[in-house]
Amino acid sequence: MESLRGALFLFVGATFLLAPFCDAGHAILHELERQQRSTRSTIDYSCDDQAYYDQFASNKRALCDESLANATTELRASKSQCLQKLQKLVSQQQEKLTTCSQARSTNAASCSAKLAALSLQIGQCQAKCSAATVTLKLVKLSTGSYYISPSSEQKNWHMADQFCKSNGLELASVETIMENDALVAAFGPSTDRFWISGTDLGSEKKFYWSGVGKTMETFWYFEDGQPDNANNNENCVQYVKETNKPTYKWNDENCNTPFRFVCELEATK
Ligand SMILES: *[C@@H]1O[C@H](CO)[C@@H](O)[C@H](O)[C@H]1NC(C)=O
Ligand SMILES: [Ca+2]
Ligand SMILES: [Ca+2]
Ligand SMILES: [Ca+2]
Repeated sequence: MESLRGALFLFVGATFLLAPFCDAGHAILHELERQQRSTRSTIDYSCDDQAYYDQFASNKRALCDESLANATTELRASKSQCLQKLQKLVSQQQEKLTTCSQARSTNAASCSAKLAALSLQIGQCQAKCSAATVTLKLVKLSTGSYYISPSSEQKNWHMADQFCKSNGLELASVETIMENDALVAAFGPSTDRFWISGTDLGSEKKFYWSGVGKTMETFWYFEDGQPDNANNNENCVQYVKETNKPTYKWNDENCNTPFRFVCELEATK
């Protein structure tokens, strides 16, 4: 009992004695707990920050990737546009080239056609020229070379003039007595009439040699009573041998009547 009492007493005494110590212990405990909480929250905050930065970095990376992807897409698009443009340019160039070469070949064709036509003309001209020199057989007299048409070949003065010209000759111009005598001798015993180049077609009574473009001044050999411009319609000169006359002389006659004729090769041509 004594000891129980003593123990109780001890307990109460100890409680009283230790009370302040207990309060202090509580305070320390509280402080520790607060510190621990604070530390924990600091650690928690630090972790969130890391996550935030991770997220931030990840977002940034994603944005970067997207930009890269966008840039790549744009680059691809612009490359394809560029290629299309190039293709277009190339095809345009090709088209131009084709047009050009077509125009060139058309020109060349038209040139060849013209050339062929010209060659043909030259050929025809040469054929005419050689035919002329081959077909007409000239008579060589002391005063020059002449073509005296046969009795089967009679033309009016204009046609005879054309015939002589188309053969590189002119209707004969009888400018001297020697030329006259040579021609008359060549006519032989014929009594046919022969056109020569004398004419007054430009101005009545003003006779000239159309073959040489000279007036009939130095040598005048008309038959008596000629030129008479009969019927007011005789403008071309011919050789005539009147039945009662000894030799051929000149007469003016209607240009449109067909007769034989004399062409002369003019040395000046
Ligand atoms: C990528 O392109 C899309 C579509 O054009 C656009 O909406 C987006 O903003 C672009 N992103 C960047 C980072 O430029
Ligand atoms: Ca002559
Ligand atoms: Ca006349
Ligand atoms: Ca006459």
